[in-house]
Amino acid sequence: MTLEEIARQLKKYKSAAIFCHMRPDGDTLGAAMGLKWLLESGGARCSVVCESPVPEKFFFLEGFREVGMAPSGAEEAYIAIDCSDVYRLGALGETFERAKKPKFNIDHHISNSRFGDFVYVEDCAATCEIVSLLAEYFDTPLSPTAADYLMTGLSSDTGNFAHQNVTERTFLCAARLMARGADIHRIQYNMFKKQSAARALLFGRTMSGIRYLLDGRFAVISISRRQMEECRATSDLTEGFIDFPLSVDGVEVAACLLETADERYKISLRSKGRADVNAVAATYGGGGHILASGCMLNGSLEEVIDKLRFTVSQYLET
Ligand SMILES: [Mn+2]
Repeated sequence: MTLEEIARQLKKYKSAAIFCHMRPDGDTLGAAMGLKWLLESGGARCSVVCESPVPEKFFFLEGFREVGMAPSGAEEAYIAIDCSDVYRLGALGETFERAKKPKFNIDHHISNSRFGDFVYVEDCAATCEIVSLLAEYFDTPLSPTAADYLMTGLSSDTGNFAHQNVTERTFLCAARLMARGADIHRIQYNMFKKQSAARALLFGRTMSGIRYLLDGRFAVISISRRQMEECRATSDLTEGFIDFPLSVDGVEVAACLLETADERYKISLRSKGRADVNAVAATYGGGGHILASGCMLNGSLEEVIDKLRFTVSQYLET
């Protein structure tokens, strides 16, 4: 199905509920809000729903507070956005699957299971890239707010236009969003730079304790519950910490050890590309991707580090 056909089908309905995936990110939220804007510009009524609450960091954009937890059921059509399969909808998966109404599936994951009646899947940088192309088939030009929604997903799913998924077309879409008034500076600050004082304090303390193992090729950071308490921080604030040790020249694998209970650690692993950290995590019953994975480990901090040092050494080329 072409994007033009998807647009034609979407315009048939006077109301729709747009579903985001669980633990929503900038792409699913931005694409959903952008699509809602487009459909409403054509006179339809739309709601955006997600099983998980929207993280506060998105509240700098208007409308994100109004994302609901479930559809009313009265909508004429359901649309899943940025979801590779129906399970990504979490608790709303069943609602979506059981509904007897036209269902759309718009996504950029190559692994998409092609669920739904009207499917548009294209392997590209972000679902927001697809929605910004879809906008060409609607009469009303995007408002600055709608351009902000789509730019938020475009920049967050591409790591600030730096990942390998970025193409010439991604930049063309971004350029068009700029022309429609997207405020890239404000988006960048709120999405990537802004942090709480508690996070900054915990970050500083954590990074002063980076340990380098295996001749500097494996870097480890650890965060104890006590440190978190002292900084009045919560574990969700440690998101992104692991990028810092991984950025050190010569480091090929980084691990972040987050203490969750006595002698119990949540391990995040990242690789620059040569070592398969999915295999490292799988050794301990965890998993993920080649470049990013995680697992749980029991033991004292030193025991846990020893285990990881041994396993990582097996996957580092000599
Ligand atoms: Mn995405």
